[in-house]
Amino acid sequence: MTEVTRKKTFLGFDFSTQRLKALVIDEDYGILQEADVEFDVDLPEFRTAGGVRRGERGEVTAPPLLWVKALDMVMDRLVVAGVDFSAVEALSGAAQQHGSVWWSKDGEARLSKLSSEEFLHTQLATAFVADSPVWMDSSTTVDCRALEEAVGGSEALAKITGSTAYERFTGPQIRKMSRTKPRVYQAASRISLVSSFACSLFLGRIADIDLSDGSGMNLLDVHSKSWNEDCLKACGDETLTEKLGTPIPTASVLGPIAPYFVERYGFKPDCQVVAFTGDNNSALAGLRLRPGWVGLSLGTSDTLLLGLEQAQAPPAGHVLVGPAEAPYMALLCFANGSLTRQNHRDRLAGPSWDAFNDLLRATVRGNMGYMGIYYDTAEIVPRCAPGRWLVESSGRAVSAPAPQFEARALLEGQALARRAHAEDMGFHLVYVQEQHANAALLGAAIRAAEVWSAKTGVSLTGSEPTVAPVATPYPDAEKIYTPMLDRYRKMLEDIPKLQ
Ligand code: XUL
Repeated sequence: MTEVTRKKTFLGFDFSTQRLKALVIDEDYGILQEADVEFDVDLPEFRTAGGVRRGERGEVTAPPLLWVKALDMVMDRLVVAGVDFSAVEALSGAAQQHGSVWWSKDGEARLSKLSSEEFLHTQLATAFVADSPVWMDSSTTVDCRALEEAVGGSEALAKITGSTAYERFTGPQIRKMSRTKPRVYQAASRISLVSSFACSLFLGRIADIDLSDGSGMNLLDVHSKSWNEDCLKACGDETLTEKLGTPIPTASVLGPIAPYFVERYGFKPDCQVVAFTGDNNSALAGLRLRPGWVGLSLGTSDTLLLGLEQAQAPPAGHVLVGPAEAPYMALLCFANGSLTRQNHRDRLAGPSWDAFNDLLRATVRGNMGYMGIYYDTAEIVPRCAPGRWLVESSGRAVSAPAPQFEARALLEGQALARRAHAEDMGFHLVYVQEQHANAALLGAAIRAAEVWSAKTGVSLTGSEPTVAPVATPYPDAEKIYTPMLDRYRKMLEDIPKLQ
């Protein structure tokens, strides 16, 4: 009789802004199955647009129950895709950064006694005391200034936490909640990041915040890797430490999966849950960038990522505790990424990327001098109000050039911005290497595999990512784009900045 040795598999999730994705890899890190749930389309009852709800004065939130219900749905889709959950040794996940989840007092109790007979969302319907402010929120400017003042100014805050105060960061968001909705603040027994919240669902108890995603809060001392007392005091009261719990290294195994998943989906009782982290942190881990390489992740936001040996306080952008080998990572987040590209594609070419590409092909590099800056939502890098600015070669403003010029102006403008602000931080972009369609998601599954392998001592055959150039710059790229970089910086001078 031949013994069948089943391959070990690993499961990754990405709770991103617009959808929840899941993926199963094998020991070689090859992808076996994938499933996804698109919030607006699959869960219309939550009435989100792009996965969020927009309120007044820059408020942007999402209902946490949406993410819970999406998990019920994606699990069912994985079943349909034929996933054998009993082969999964470990799972981990990524999530949009900075968003906070406010658990009610009985939230943890409900989590620990989930019945496998029912959906998660019916059992956790009362587990949250508020909608979750998410990373697109820009309503906390007064809280940012107050936090900076409390620790001796913006530079001082950046020295401690790796970032000056940013509206979307969780500390200012917590401060706003305690200031504007003190009863919600009091009623919350725990506050999670979206990543640690998602991890909690698999663990059956509230998961601690990992250090890498925890660095996106303006609360963590990135040197001592513990909460900074002054920052906590500026954003909440003496109960805040308890609400947040103790931050843990990103490469931590937090425990076995909750019985709910064993009974309902057939996971092994010892399937390990590895700490979840932010999507950018997870992408950095998944891309396994070599020293000196920069990753550009194209998502709802576009982000530039790179591993750092030291925590240098950045003039713009952020330093976070590293999720993998490099002790630190640098991050630049451009709020206007794929949603902005998609909005203008729809406007200029209809809902087809092929039609948009046809427009691009009808123009030349440099776009005959037309340039554009498109901010559909308040921009983070640089901090600017929403708007659209277009100029022709003389620098004169134009309102509506032909669609093909706008299509190229949009993409060239975004690419120039990525380069200009990366150079301001001292990064020099050379050229692009191979990419994966979803580095954060693959990174989550790979982290599950590698942390499990380190813990158990079982080595895996997962290979280094194969890296080959997918594009080489045209010889005249420097001649065309370097002067455009100066023109981009000039255009920026006239764009209204946010305080
Ligand atoms: C990074 C940031 C965004 C979110 C989006 O600082 O705010 O990239 O993580 O998913």
